[in-house]
Amino acid sequence: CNWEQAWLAYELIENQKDKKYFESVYTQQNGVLVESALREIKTAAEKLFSITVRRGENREEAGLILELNPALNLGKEGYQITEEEDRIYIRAAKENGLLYGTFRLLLMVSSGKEITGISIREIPSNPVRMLNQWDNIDGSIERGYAGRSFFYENGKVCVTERIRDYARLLCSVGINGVSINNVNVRNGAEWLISERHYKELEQISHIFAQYGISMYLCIDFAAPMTLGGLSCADPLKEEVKDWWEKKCGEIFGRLPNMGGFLVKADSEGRPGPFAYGRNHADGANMLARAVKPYGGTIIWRCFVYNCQQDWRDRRTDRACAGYDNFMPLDGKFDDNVILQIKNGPIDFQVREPVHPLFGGLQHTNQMLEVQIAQEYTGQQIDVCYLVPMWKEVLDFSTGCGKPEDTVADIISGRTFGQQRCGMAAVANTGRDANWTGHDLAGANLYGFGRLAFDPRLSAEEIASEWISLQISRDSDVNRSISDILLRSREVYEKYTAPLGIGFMVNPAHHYGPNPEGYEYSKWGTYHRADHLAVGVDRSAGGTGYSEQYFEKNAALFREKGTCPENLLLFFHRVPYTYRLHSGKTLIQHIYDSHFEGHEQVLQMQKDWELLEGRIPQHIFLRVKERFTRQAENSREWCDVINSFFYRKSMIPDEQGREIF
Ligand code: BDP
Repeated sequence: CNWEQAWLAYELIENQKDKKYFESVYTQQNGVLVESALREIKTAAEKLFSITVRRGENREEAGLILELNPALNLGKEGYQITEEEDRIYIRAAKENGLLYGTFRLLLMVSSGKEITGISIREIPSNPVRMLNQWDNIDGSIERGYAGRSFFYENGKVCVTERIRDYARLLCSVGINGVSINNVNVRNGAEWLISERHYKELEQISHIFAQYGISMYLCIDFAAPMTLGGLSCADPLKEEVKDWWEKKCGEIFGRLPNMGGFLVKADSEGRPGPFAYGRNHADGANMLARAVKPYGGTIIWRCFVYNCQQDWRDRRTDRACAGYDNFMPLDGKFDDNVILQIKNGPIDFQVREPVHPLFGGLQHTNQMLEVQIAQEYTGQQIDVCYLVPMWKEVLDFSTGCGKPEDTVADIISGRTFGQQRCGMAAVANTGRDANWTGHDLAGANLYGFGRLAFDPRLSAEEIASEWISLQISRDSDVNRSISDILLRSREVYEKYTAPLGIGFMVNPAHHYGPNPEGYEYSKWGTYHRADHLAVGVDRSAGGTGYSEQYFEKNAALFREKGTCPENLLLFFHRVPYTYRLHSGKTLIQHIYDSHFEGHEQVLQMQKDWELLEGRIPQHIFLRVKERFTRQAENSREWCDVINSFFYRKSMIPDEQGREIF
């Protein structure tokens, strides 16, 4: 099957003024990373300028020079790009930096940015910048919206050229780790860590290594039983430790580019240490010790809550669970364990407060987990540019008492001095030709990488770069598409779940409205709407969730009057007649928001139509088809949610619009 080059398309450039730099390149390095950089320069120069790059014998005649300079204070992955006497120099302390610098330069040229007189210096903010593929070994993808997996087919690992292009795409935006199987290790995926699949895994890890990407695998905590035939997986039992030690010797011996394991344990039915009366630190540390001799890392997920709870029990609040489970263990994890924490306390909703473990945990390595896959944000049918949401999370000031107290500070290691920390994201890729199903979802994949490398970039800058690279360099087109991207999340929020209410989706597949789909279920995501009010009281007098924050934020969240309004129904139970800051009643706001959201989708759809003939037709048509579906979806959300609240409250719409 065929696939496109996404933001590495390197479309021929009209103004050929930068060609001179690319006619000849000089470097003394010859490691695999620099080989990749040289290959990339060659590919790019052919496409951008229709020239064949020469590898120069001496630096005097080269226009582009890649050189190592360990004295530069750039760390392993930083780089510097400067123009000096008509030549461009990329300098770094390690080859990783040279490769990143090369991609940056090429993407700058390809996006039409000025490179004459360039002088930039970049060091990644986050040490770990990782993607989590939720690919299953049968070829399906959990929450995959872009076709089937290109890693697996029918129980086999596939090694294809597409994986190289995937690695190029990721490396070009600075991603340096990928876990290649679903966190829910099921249906035979535990056999990945056995002779059956090592050969192919080794080939993949070899491709990744050429782009500075470490390979991670998700493992089944019960593997000593399912694979090893032991009678338990108790992390404190000698035979279990021995089994993992041996297994890790084998795995790291066969797969030299392994970064470590990503583990979902005691969560949503996955096995874990609880079965043996042990805690998460016991489980994670046992594995950490087994991978330690090979420099490996255990990434342990904090997405832990009771998914068997009784909806009638008003004391249990799923939002509290992550903090309740992990705060008591702060400082108990080995230094090669990283806790991976979702951005919010529930589950990737269109808007949630920032997880209170950020800033809470002060003696533990930690990583922020976001979801590029649009599980709850339109499933790559509806457009939803997520970079603004991630920026809000990164910029959130936790009030943890340190001068540098934002989430971006904390996960970079600046605040508490960690070395192992960073950002991870659930990937949105699959076999579709454009990689991401919805073409505009490419901006999220690109944007995640850019932001993980440099969280100071703005959502606008990232959108505009991506559009120039993947769709068109025309500045009017850029403005129109930027405009669609930048309003898309707010629009999506308006017609689905405004004011932080969350989870009004259809159960299981999570697309489309179903206001009571989870209301009486064990998963614990309730809005508790009745005829008078809606929302969960998570204040001090309610479930107490607001008290998990430092006082600065707790003080805001715990009162209706000071709670940021876009999270009002997350933190409070509010009567339909309550007046918002706008002067509108809550119920009227709900009606208006849904109508507006739907109308704004129709507007975005019209704006897209105007692009016909100005962008590649195949992209135009694919996105047009998505807008048709989004228009239907937003209409359905508007109808169903408004009817639901009208029937609950029996308060008519002030504007007398049609609500049944
Ligand atoms: C939820 C998904 C589920 C994942 C889970 C997780 O619905 O498929 O397994 O998150 O993050 O959002 O483990």
